[in-house]
Amino acid sequence: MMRRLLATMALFAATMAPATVTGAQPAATNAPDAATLAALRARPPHDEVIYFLLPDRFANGDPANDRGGLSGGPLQTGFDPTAKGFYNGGDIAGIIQKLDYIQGLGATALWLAPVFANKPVQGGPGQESAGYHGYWITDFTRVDPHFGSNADLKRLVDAAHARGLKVYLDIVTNHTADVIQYRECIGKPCTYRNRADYPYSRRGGLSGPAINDGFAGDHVGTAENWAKLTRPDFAYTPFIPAGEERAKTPAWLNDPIHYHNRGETTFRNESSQFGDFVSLDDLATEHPRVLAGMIEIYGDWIDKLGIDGYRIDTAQHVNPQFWQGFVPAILARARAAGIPNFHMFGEVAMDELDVGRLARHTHVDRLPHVLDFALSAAAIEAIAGNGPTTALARLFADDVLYAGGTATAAGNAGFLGNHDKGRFAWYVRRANPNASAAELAARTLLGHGLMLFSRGVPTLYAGDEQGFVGTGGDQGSRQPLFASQVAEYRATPRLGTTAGHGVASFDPAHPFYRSLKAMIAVRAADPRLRHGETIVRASSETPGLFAFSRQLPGRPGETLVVLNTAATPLTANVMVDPASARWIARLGNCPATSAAPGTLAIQLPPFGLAVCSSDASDQ
Ligand SMILES: [Ca+2]
Ligand SMILES: [Ca+2]
Ligand SMILES: [Ca+2]
Repeated sequence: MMRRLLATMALFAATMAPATVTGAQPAATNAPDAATLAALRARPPHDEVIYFLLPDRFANGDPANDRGGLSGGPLQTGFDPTAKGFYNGGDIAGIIQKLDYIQGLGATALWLAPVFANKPVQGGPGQESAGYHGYWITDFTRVDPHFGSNADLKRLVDAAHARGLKVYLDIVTNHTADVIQYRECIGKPCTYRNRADYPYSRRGGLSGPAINDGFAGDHVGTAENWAKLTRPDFAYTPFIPAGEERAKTPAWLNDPIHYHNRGETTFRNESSQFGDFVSLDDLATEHPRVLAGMIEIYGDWIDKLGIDGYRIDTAQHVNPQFWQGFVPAILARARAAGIPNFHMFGEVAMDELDVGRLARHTHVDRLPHVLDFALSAAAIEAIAGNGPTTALARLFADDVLYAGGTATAAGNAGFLGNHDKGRFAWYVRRANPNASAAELAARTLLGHGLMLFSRGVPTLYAGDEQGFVGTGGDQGSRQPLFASQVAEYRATPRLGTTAGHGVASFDPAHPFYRSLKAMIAVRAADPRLRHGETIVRASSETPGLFAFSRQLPGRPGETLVVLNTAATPLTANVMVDPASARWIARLGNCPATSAAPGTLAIQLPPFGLAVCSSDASDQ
C-alpha cells in the first residue's frame, strides 16, 4: 500500500514537473502539444493552485512599453514608477519570463488582474491616478499597451499551457472607465438619484416632461421594452466630453443609453446595483444589448486565447438576471472551444464571516462559484487575530448553504488577503503589533496552511511568498515583485528576509516560498486534500486547537490537518476514524499509530501545523 502510494506520488510528480525537465519541450513562444493540452483540459478546478498577480506589479519584461505608447508626463502616460497609484512598469513579457518562478512554487494556474486597455489616468485635479490595476476598461477587445499586445497575451497563454499551467482572466461587466459625465455636477460629486424620485418616465424628476413612453421598467428584459427607453436623462443629463465620443470599444459602449446614469453608489439599497463606482460608468446590465455585448466580448476572448477561467469582478453590483444569462452562455462557449472545466468565480466582496451572503449569489445569480471571502474572514479572525477557532468550524459547517452545497464550496477560490482588502501578513501584524517577526511569520504561514489544506481552490497573492506585508488595502497591498521605486513600499520591511522592496523579490530560497512550495506539494500529492470531504474534528473557544479530516467518499482512510493557533504548545487528543490506526506524517509531527481506536495524540509547537495521513489499505 505504501509502495502504491509512493508510486502514485512519483507519477504525479512526473506529470507536474516543469516542461524543461524532459528537454524536448517547445520553446516558450510555441503552442502546447496535444497531449499536454488534453491533460490540462481534463483537470477539474479543485486540482489547481492559483497564483494571482497584477501584471503592472509583477515583472517588467519590456521597458519600452512602460508608457503604453503615450508621450508626456505621468498624467498623460499613467507611468510613474515612484508612485503607487500609477503604472510601475510590469507587463506580459515579464510574466512569460517568470513562469519558472511561478511553476516552481507549485502553482498550476495564473489569475491575471484585468489586462484590457484602460483609460490611462482618471480623477480630478490633484486626485489623479492611473489604470495600472486594469479595472478602468475602455477597449474590451485589446490588451492595454502598457502590458503588451493581444499577440503577447496569446504568447503567454500558449507558454503557460505548454507547461501545464492554466490561465484565468479577470473580467468586468459592471462598469467601464469614467468617460460619461453629468451636466448637473461638473467638478462635484453627483449624489445618487433613485428610481422613485427620478423614474425613467420623467426627465430630471417628477416635475419634468414625460419621456420614454411605454417603457415597462428595467425588470422587463426584452429588446422590445428596452427599445422604448430612448432618453438617458431621467435622473441626470449624461454627456460624453468632446474628443471621447469613441473612447470605448466595442462601439455600443459609447452610447449613454446603455448606462444607469444615476450618480454615485453609496453601496446601499438600489444604488449598489445602479450607482457609479467612484464615477466609473455603471452599465445598464438589465439591458439585453449589454448582456449580449458582454457575452460576445468575453466569449470571443475564450475563442481567441483558449483560456481556462474567469474571475468576475464586482459581481454583487450586477443584477441577477444578467448572471443567469451570462454564465451559461460563457460556459457553453467554453465547452464548444473544448474547455469543459472552465472555472468561473465571482467577487462578492465583504469583510464579515457571512457565508449566507456569499451563498445567496450562487442561488439567485447562479454564479458557479465565488471568491471565498468567508475563508479570508475566518482566517483573519482565528489565525491573524486571536479569536476562537470555532470561527473556522463555522466556516466549513456553512458550506451546505451554497447552491450545490459542499461541491460548490470545493470550487470556490479560497484566499487569505488580496489586492483590495490587504495582504494576510498585514492583518497578522495589525492584530499583533508587538509580536516578533518570528510570530508574524509563523501566523502568516499557518494561515496559508489552512487555505492550502482546505476544500476550495487555494489562491496565492503574488508577493505573499516573498514575505510582503504592505501597509493596508488597495495601493497599500500592491507592491511589485521587481525593485520598487515607491518610497512607501521601500520603507516597509518584509518578513523572512532582511531584503526590502528596493530589490527584486523573485527568490526561490525565501523561507515563505520554500514553505508554501512544501505545503503545495503535500496538497498535490494527496487526492484527499484536493477532492475530499471536510469533517471538522475539533475546535476551541479560545486560540489553540483546530482539526479537520479530509476523506474521499466511499474510500477508507483520512488525511487529518491539525492547527495550533495559540502562542503556547498544544497537546491534545483528536478524534479520528477508529479504522485509521497507522499514520504517516506529511507535514509536521504525527504519531505513527493512534493512541486508541478513534483518537490520535497530537503535540504541536506554538502556531504549529501537522498533516497526518492514515495508512489506508487502498492507497
Ligand atoms: Ca514594461
Ligand atoms: Ca452596477
Ligand atoms: Ca462617469
